[in-house]
Amino acid sequence: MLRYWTAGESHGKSLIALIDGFPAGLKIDEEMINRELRLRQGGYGRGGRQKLEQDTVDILTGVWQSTTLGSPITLQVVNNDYKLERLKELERPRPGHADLTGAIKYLGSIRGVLERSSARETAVRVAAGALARQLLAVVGIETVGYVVELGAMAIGAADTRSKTIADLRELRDASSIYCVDPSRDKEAESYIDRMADEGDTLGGVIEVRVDGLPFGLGTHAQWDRKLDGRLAQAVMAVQAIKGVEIGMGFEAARRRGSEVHDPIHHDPELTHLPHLGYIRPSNNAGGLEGGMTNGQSLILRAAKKPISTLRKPLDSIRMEDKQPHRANYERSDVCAISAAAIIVEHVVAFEIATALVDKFGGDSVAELKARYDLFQTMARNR
Ligand code: EPS
Repeated sequence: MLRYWTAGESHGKSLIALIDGFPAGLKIDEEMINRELRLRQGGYGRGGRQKLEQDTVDILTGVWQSTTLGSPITLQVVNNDYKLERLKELERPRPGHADLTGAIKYLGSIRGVLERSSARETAVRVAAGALARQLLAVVGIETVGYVVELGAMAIGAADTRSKTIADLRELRDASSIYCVDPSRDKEAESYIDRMADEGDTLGGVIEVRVDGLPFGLGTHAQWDRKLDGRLAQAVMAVQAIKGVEIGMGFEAARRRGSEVHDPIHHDPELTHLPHLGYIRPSNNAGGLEGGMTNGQSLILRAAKKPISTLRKPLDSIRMEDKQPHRANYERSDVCAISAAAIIVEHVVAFEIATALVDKFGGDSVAELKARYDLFQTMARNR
């Protein structure tokens, strides 16, 4: 079973991901992980912290001569802005953050809660997901995440289905806001600037696409192993995410059945592909039927609320006497939707890798690949 945990505070010494059950025999590309960490730090509208950090991964355990051993892997991202011991308590909880609820639940400080609930933790989730993507690449699975809405502004390109993951990645990487239509960048930037001037923040919607999926990752047989459920859990657990949709999502509820479900065709010329020649003229299911991948691309969208720390703070109280006061302001971002595109892509990648290992085995990459190939042959003859 492939799984991971994270540890670390936003201004502590470092952040850690501990990955258990990762197959042996994968040659690791550390620079690829660092590239994704740099992307997570970018995007228009981020705050001062990213100027202080140059996130890079240290691989502390589980790897020998750049190759995974099958033993637990520890990934570390060191915080340049380590200052936890010097930081003071916050007195006025910030609405939208874990501040008030956490301090009451743990009968403790707001500082102790905000340091762990901070989205800084997502640095090591991206590192773990980048490693997972290297495993997915062994069987030709590719991922990308990009911004499709910024606040009230739709910035998704209309024809993404006809584009490859490499095309989308190239467009995304050319965009300051990480959308796939860079011609909208300037408009997006001035929208974010306006929010900054007004002391406000912005959220948005990101889309993740995964190509090259075989049939049958996840299962219909038990609720807690349905892949759509697993993905929703992982994505909802990203800081500030308030909603997850797969395929047509909520819109499917408003349409009749014949407009929603994807007809099944077969092209005998295409049986060598992961979809084994089963062609679907539409992909409203977003690549999942019955909690299992159906050979089509996975399409997942996540809604991110605006950052909760406001330069023009909302009403709050002072914890000491419960008297009304404006909420605390701590250095923060105006908009982190671009970072969310990278983060959600990587948490999705890790869940797909988990389902891959569940189906094809997790001792070694060689065995996993052999079993994958055998399954494709057997499934082709089904
Ligand atoms: C973040 C680092 C944080 C914040 C942001 C995300 O750094 P600092 O608090 O030192 O400025 O910029 O966190 C939040 C906005 C949040 O609400 O937690 C990062 O590296 O992603």
